[in-house]
Amino acid sequence: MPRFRSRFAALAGIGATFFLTITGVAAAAPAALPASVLESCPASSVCFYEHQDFGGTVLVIPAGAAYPDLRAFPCAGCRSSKHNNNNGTWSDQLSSWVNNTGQVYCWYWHENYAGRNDTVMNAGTALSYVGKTPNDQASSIGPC
Ligand SMILES: [Ca+2]
Repeated sequence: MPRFRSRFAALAGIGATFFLTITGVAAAAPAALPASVLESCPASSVCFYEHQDFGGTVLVIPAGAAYPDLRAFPCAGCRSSKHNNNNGTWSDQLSSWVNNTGQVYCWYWHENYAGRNDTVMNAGTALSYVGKTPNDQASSIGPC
């Protein structure tokens, strides 16, 4: 019986180790971005990407900045699938983003922080694709 108890205790110990390892990996996974993505988006910045999966041209927005009209920022060669009158600017181009700041950011469908802001960008998170309907719609951005 003592022998059984010691084996059981050893198995219980292994189980506890597995559990901690698995939960540790699971908790860290959402923040694990490819190194190339983190290199393209400096610390203390929000980054807008022209394409999904953090591809294409990048717009780097310093922490604390708010831009009421993304048409002010040139995006050479960028073409919007939704509003081609804004081709060549950063308005209506956003397909994925990284929020490398400590603040919650929001992007808006229209200029001057108007329109839907259902895509809250929590601090320290990223989204590889905003989704079919919100794709190529962002026209302003700022802290929420
Ligand atoms: Ca796009």
